[in-house]
Amino acid sequence: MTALLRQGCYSKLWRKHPSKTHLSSFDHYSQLYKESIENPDKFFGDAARELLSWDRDFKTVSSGGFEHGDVAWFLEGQLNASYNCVDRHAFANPEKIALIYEADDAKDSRNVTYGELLRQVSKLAAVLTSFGVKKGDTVAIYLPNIPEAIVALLAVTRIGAIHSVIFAGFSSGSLKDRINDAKCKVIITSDEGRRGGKTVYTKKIVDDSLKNAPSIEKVLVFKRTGSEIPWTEGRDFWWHEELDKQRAYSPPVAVNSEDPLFLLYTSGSTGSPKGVVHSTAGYLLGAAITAKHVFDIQEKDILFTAGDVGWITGHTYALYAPLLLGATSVIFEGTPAYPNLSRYWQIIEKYKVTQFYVAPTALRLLKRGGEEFITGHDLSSLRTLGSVGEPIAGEIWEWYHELIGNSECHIADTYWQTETGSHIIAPLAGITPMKPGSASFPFFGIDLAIIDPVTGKELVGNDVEGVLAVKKPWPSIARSVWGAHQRYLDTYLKPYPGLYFTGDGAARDHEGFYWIRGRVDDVVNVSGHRLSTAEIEASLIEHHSVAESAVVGVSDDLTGQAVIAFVSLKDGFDHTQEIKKELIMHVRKEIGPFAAPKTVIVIDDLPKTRSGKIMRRILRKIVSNEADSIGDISTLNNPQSVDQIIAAVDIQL
Ligand code: 6R9
Repeated sequence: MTALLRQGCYSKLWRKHPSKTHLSSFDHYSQLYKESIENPDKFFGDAARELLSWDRDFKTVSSGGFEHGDVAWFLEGQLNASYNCVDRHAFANPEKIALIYEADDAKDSRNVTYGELLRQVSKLAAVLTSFGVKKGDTVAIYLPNIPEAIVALLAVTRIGAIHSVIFAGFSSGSLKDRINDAKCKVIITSDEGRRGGKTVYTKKIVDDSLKNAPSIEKVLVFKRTGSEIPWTEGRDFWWHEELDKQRAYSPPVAVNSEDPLFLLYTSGSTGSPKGVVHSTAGYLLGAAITAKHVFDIQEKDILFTAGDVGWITGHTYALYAPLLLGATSVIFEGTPAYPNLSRYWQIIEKYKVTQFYVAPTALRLLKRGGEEFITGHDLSSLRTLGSVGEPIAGEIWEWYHELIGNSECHIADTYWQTETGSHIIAPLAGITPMKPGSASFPFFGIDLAIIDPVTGKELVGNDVEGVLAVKKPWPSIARSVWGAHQRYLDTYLKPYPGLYFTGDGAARDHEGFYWIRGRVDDVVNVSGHRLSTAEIEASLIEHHSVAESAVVGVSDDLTGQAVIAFVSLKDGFDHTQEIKKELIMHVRKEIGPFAAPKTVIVIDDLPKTRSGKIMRRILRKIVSNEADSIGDISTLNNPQSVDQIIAAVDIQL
């Protein structure tokens, strides 16, 4: 430890913590970490009994493994997620605020107590039952980031059903695909949403998607704006009318530990999005135990996770973790730039937020906006500042630490994925020394391996770099891909048999700190949103003018990475600005605005191997101005395409 401090780690910055943290020191972490790896059943068995309430105790802490893809935790145990998040706190302290809703227009903001949350969740659970939803059924949720989204997820879990949240920025086509894949019976939406002063037409988008989604029997609509919306009698129902018919208490349904809690679709390197399946007990434990230690959450804390509930960060750290721990969660409907770049700081000041959690992409935007938007805001309530979704550059880290954290907050750079359910590499607030840009050390129970991608062998010791894998199962690792377990095995467990493969490159430095280098597969990270190049290519090809397409990510100052699309056009289509604009609009419409290419580059021919594989590596080099290090192109079927592409990029980028 002392050695670490001498190496320029930020030990002096724990001023806000010393007497309060759950652990006493970094040595304490090291000792518990060792125990968690050597005897995970003891460590997680104790933690599960401490942090969760059980209807029936478990006997077998863990079974199965990565070899056969049959990981299971807390067998024989039974519990209910909404009981754990709501009831037990509502009984103890009904007036405590569970959710602070900061509306897009601050005037519409309101609070929800644990007592009120229990009533709302109970009523909605009863409505869902009256709609015929039963344990194990899937319910789609397409809502803005409002308290009703939290109520909806919890109500689904209360009756043992499985939620599948689709981020309300996805197009009707993407929504339809996700509904069909999971065969959802019911969808919960709103008339409209408000974001950054703009209207989001949620109900219209849902209606469009339902033209081709026959599994949906009923649509429940929360009235958010009160605008006129299309209505289908017999299929559509108002949230307020249906909830009014139900009693304000309904009993939770106990489920088995391994029963699925939810699906969340995420992009992979190939094909259509995958519905990642999380189990109930293991996921809940992962959420609670990571937030407790990484963010140092205490009972009175107010956590503001700026991510939308439509993504994993919103699931785990806006909903499950803070509510499992009985803390207060700020649910923010808007954007960091509306009505101006002070919005986050106003919220932190107004509610005395203690933990703030956001993606570096937002921080880059805010840093660029200038200090005048920060000055004058009292941010002294903050203790922990979290970062998630992409690597945080040193200069952004320093800015976050000094300007937002007044050089005394802990920065928690948290590395994890939709699949890992909760943080797997992250510092513990007030405990772990920090190095700007490093997510630091593994969380309890996470046994990491850096693998040489060529030999497939583990690289032991420090000062190594390769791809990141995990050697042992932990409670919140995803259990499957919905309806495609083989895909789960192929994607995560087959590349390095016996290990979970993250898809990220990583290094371990001379002191054992981990540094995430980014994806090694065809996944692009734009503003913290995970996108599959294959999905964007498939969408471009659907356009009548496109013959072929290849999509790559390039680094971008503001969004981390940006999408560049190369297309060749069919005969009869001219290479014009209009067609490029049309293609960008096409992807916006087909997938969602966040997936739209920043630039479309029209070329005659894509670089391909003799077997017809598009060499995206070459395109990536060209757009990154590294054409001189393209390397061997002799395996290309059309090596002459390279010079043509370099010329096209020169003119068009
Ligand atoms: C939580 C979330 C996962 C991918 C992951 C990695 C990148 C996440 C990071 C990070 C560097 C961090 N990522 N956290 N890279 N430092 N602290 O973002 O889940 O949307 O599934 O994305 O995001 O590449 O593989 P998800």
